[in-house]
Amino acid sequence: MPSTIDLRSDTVTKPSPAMRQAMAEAVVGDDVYFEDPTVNRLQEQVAELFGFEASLFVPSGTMGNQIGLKLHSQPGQEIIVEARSHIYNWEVGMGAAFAGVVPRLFNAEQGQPTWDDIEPLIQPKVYYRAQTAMVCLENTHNMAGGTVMPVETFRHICEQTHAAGLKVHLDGARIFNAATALGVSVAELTRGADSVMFCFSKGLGTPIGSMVVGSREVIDRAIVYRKMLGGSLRQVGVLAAACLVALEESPQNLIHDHENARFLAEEIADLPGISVDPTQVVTNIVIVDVAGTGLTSASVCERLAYRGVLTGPVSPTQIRFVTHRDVDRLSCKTAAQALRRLVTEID
Ligand code: TLP
Repeated sequence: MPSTIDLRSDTVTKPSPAMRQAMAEAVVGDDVYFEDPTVNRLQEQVAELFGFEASLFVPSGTMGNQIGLKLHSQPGQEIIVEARSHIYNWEVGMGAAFAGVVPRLFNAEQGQPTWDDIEPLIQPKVYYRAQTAMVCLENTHNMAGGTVMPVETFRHICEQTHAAGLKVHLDGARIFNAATALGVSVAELTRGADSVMFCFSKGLGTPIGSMVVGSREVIDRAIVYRKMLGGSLRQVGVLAAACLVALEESPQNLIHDHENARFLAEEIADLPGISVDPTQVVTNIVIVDVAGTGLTSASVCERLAYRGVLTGPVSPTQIRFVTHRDVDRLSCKTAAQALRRLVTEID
């Protein structure tokens, strides 16, 4: 029985031997007293890498995003956010529960807006209208298929948003993938944001960990909100140690995940009933419309799982393949063959 090929998400990555060793040997202290030297080192290193004053370790990307909303809004205010965004769809409505904000949604082709998409959504300054607090962006955009926002577009949106008196939070869960695809540094790609969240526990491969990056003032407030959410940890150096290794070993390998994703898309693009444009695959996410097969996405995923390939349905007609460090080119070929057999066997 061949082993399972897990393409459900890059969150399934397992820590590398170097990460496990660093975790075992980590020097630790109580981070609620700010006394964990390893997490302190990570936070300093990340702030420097991103060109911001400070950064904060948080247990999950969801927590980092929710802290981001709380940082820049008051209850009853609006946030401008894309309709397929993670913040809106996959964080259990927490924006309403914690920050108390109302989403003002827009649809952007490829998930990535320009200022022209955003500007008309800012509410007029009339006392009976919910006031707009902030703009949330997602780079790469997960459910749009790992699409990237170019540096110039991001800068322009930040400048205009600030000129309108509003703040920008960037859900950069996969910002290293975006930076790799665009050939720029994460510092260039995030400059201008008021807060950035990114994840270590996805393509970078650590078992746990995300970061919020911002000014000293922003991070000092983020520490309070992290505590409110139960995210202040004690000897967190065991986790930070893996993140420090990830900074060294992982970003340069993301390019292979991107190449594998494009390869996979190319292998399945001509299959009957399958719709995907390989030229749109620029990072590690492939979203495929299976409506033409006559099957639901859930049914396609179930049939693929039976053939040893794990994927996930992301809408009634779409399934998602995510490449990562624990699947190689051969596994992608095998996954494509499994889909090929599946669609040709449907009567
Ligand atoms: N995304 C997960 C699922 O929750 C969908 C995945 O498998 O892709 N922002 C973005 C853009 C994300 O993709 C995710 C996780 C998060 C935030 C939240 O990160 P975690 O899972 O650490 O809370």
